Amino acid sequence: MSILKAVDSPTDLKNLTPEELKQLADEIREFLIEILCQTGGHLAPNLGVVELTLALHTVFDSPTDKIVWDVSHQSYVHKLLTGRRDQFDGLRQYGGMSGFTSRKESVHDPFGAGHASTAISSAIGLARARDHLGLDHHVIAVIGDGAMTGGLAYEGLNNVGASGSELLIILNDNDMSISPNVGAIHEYFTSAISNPLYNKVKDQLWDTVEKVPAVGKSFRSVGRKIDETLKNLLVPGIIFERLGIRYFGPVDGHDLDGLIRHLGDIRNLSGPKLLHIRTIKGKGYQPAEDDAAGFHGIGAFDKETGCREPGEGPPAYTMVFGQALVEECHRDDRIIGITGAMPAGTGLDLLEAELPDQFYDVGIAEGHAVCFAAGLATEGLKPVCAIYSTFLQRGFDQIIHDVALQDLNVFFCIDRGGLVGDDGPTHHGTFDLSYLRMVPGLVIMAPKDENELVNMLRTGLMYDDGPIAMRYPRGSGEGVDVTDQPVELPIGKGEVVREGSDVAILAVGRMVGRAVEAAEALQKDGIEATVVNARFVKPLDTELIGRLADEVGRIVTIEENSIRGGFGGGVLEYLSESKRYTVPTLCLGIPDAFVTYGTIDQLLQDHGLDADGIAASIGSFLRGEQVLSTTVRSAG
Ligand SMILES: Cc1ncc(C[n+]2csc(CCOP(=O)(O)OP(=O)(O)O)c2C)c(N)n1
Repeated sequence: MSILKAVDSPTDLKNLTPEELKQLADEIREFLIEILCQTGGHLAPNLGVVELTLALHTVFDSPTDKIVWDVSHQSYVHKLLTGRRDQFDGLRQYGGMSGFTSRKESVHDPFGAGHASTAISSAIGLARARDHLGLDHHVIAVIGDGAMTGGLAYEGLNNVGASGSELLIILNDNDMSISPNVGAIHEYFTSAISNPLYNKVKDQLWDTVEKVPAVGKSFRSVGRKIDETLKNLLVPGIIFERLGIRYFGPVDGHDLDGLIRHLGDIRNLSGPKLLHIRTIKGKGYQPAEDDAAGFHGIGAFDKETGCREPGEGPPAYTMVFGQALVEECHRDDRIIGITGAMPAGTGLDLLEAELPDQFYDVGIAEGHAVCFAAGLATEGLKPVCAIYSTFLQRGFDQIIHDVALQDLNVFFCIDRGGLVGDDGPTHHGTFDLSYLRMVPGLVIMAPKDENELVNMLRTGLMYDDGPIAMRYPRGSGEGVDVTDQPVELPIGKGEVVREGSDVAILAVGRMVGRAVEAAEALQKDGIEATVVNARFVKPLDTELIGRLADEVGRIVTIEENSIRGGFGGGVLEYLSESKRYTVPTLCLGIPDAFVTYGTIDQLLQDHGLDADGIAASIGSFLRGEQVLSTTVRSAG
């Protein structure tokens, strides 16, 4: 009989026997593999936290006790145990359940996430709020060793230690970020854990703890004595101890009985504490254990073999970028590729494999990546910061203060610009054109296809007059041939791809192709459209815009970015500031709202950014009708 089917809330766990809980763990793994082989999702991280999540919900009382998941890509088990089992069919799908925690989705999600390293900061906020309000519940932050490479985690720890507030941090240490984890802290944990003397002491420590009856003063005094004599000298947790956070562990994160016991032991200890658990990413499903990086976030796959469905269509922009960058790095050894823990995601894994001396993975540390690039640039190197649009938000001040203000030649290669699909609102790259356009002296490019990407890569690498950025989308290219003889493009010049006298459509990035399709549809209705591939969002091709304003007299801008502050805003500013033009102008793009998850095509259609939607909006605009703001689902 299925135990999982009878679990509708964490309360249902409380009366299960240890054997039943273990059976439940098996059922959860089965369930996740069965669902995710169809929907895709973050399989390996979730298989790694099955026992941890069961133990947390057995020992603590959610939603009164608050569990905060860092990134929250590993919150599926938590969702399963908190009444959302029936929503798994729609996981990460349009209109379905989010792949991350969401305050809107459940009272068991006290905090939403998607970006890394926020759990400690938000959890100490929750804990301090509890203290202020005179409440009495537990707050738990679960954070991975990968997320511990992010500086925000240490800003949080700094406050946690000083606060003395009751907070439990679980460090879920599996040696993996998405790719193998990097950096000195990671090496410190690993070396300390594999120290044989430490392991002996650790076993004795937990033996002693287990002999202490229940929780309370006796535990504390015994625990402290052990701490002060031996632990401080040996354990990996000395860093935390010195920050005022009691350290426990490391313990086996798959030993369910042990976890429940340890959590029960430390549950009522006052003050900040950290339990370090060791887990195996992908635990219980061999293909995921063997390839934890591949199964971190995955599309549909064959359950029996673990084989992924082959991608359809032309090579992805990311792949074309990665290959072209390797070629450029062969040409010029001053080019350095930098990633923040996303070597495969950005295509820089190709560079790492071929020219490791020209590659850096700095961990989940985008602000640092930008500042580090600035330092490299001061000495005449040519750093290429390859970062997803959404994560580069973390480096905003560094872009202004450490790169642009210092006029350094840093090249930002911004992947996932635009809608990204099933990861949803935390991951859409729909703000970059807005947050970059205001930075003085920064050149911003967006290629209309993968061949232009390669030319823009060359352009950015040859540019030596300050910072420059190129943003390109997630997913397949347009299927055009890619040159092996890249050329530099003239800075600030657009490309007219189609001529027509009724309306001028200025499009950015992959919207150019959609604009051409829309223009062809409009032609059937007797409307002749000029289509311009903007290429540069900054500096704008003001000469071309001015000419089109004079000659065509009606302008439409299209971008896969927030309409607020984006390319269209730039065109409107120019037209207004020039005081020469009074041109009716329509700006199409992402409205002033967070966008939900779903396929990219579905979301583009939802926002009127597919060819039909664009043609319909332009038709209404030319007829002088109101252009209906598209039906937008609010983000989950
Ligand atoms: C700011 C930011 N940068 C990058 C990412 C992409 N990302 C998602 S999960 C992850 C690895 C997290 O590793 P860890 O915290 O150890 O969790 P695990 O998946 O190993 O359980 C990364 C790099 C992100 N979510 N946020």
